[in-house]
Amino acid sequence: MRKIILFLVICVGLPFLLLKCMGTAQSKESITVSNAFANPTMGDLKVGAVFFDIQNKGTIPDAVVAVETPIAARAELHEHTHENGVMRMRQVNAVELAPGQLVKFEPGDLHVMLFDLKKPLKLHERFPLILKTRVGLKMTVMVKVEDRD
Ligand SMILES: [Cu+2]
Repeated sequence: MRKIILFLVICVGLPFLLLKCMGTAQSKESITVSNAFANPTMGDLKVGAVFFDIQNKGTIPDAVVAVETPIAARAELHEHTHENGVMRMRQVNAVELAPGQLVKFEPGDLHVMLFDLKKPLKLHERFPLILKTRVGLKMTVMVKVEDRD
């Protein structure tokens, strides 16, 4: 009986554990961010916007739920909306990322808004942006300041 239990633990338990570990590892590395950029700030303007492509390459649904950067007092997830022909921005609490989904943060659409910049965004400089997701991922992305309107 003992041997059978041991056999069961090794043959049933181990693969299950391995699968579980692999599953976790996959979900942790499943979000990729590319093409991150911000436009340079003009004059004394203390706000900026960051854009990037983000893709959920894993198998579980996730969402971007928070953003922060050491170069600004506050960072928010924003989207543009059109109301009666007027373009507005509003803060969103989360940007959903279904498995396989690619979401583009781009001018006129989703963006990360930076408030109270501690220094101006200068052309060709880079700064870190930290993204937090619902499942608990925390990713640091380097944002390049580029002129790309
Ligand atoms: Cu905004």
